[in-house]
Amino acid sequence: MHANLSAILPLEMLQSAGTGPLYVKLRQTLEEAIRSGRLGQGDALPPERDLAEYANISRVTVRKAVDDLVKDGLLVRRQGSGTFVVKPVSRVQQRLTRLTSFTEDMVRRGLKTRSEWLERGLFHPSPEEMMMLGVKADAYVARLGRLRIADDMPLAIERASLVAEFLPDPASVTSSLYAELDKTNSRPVRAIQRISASNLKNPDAAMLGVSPGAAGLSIERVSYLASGRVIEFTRSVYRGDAYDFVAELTLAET
Ligand code: 16G
Repeated sequence: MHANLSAILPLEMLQSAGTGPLYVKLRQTLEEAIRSGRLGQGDALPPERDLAEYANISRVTVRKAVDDLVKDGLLVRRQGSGTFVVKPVSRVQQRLTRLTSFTEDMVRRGLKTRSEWLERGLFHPSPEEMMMLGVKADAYVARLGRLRIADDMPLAIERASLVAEFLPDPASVTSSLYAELDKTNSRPVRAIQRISASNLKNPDAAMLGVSPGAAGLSIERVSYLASGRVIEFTRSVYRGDAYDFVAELTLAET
């Protein structure tokens, strides 16, 4: 049994909550526990089994109440680890006119970054990589797949593919890809980026700690070296509630 259940959900509150079906009462009581902070932002919800046993109601009823709160965006289910109270996030603003790296963007905002590696190695290119990077089927590309985290909040999933000639040892990238490319003077100097709206699906939603269907931003970036050669093709998904892209517009000189 979850130690704090009676502190989080006093039984008398559940019994006196509004009228209507039991699951509505439970939902209201849970909602009140979240709003009052008895269940803090980022806290794990006690297991549904424990909630059912504690309140002497069926698990189906508990599930229905929790489902409603997930739909309302107050709770989020994370595969394999449970249900958590959603943490509201402060939005990160990103200017669209500068070619910066994720690490630099976050450092400038005073946020500490880290990554969880999803993929890192040399592979033969997919048809899409062949097209975007202009490499042949028997060539190699370096793939770097990362969950990018700022101050412990997962912000984006980034999958970068690079022409292997410029990154022959992908394992050499431990924190910043652009810092690593800088060492061999192969940092991109220009990029074209396409941003589109998307609804996050699992497993991406789960990795980013949001509910499936939550708003996201899909970004594709093709980056070029000073010589004009393509070096990088990146597909990223950003949390829509955490990232603002800001473009500065000026009147064209005639
Ligand atoms: C940015 C770039 C990404 C690049 C990464 C390098 C976008 C959408 N993407 O996140 O293409 O690979 O920076 O960051 O802006 P790093 O140097 O911190 O590894």
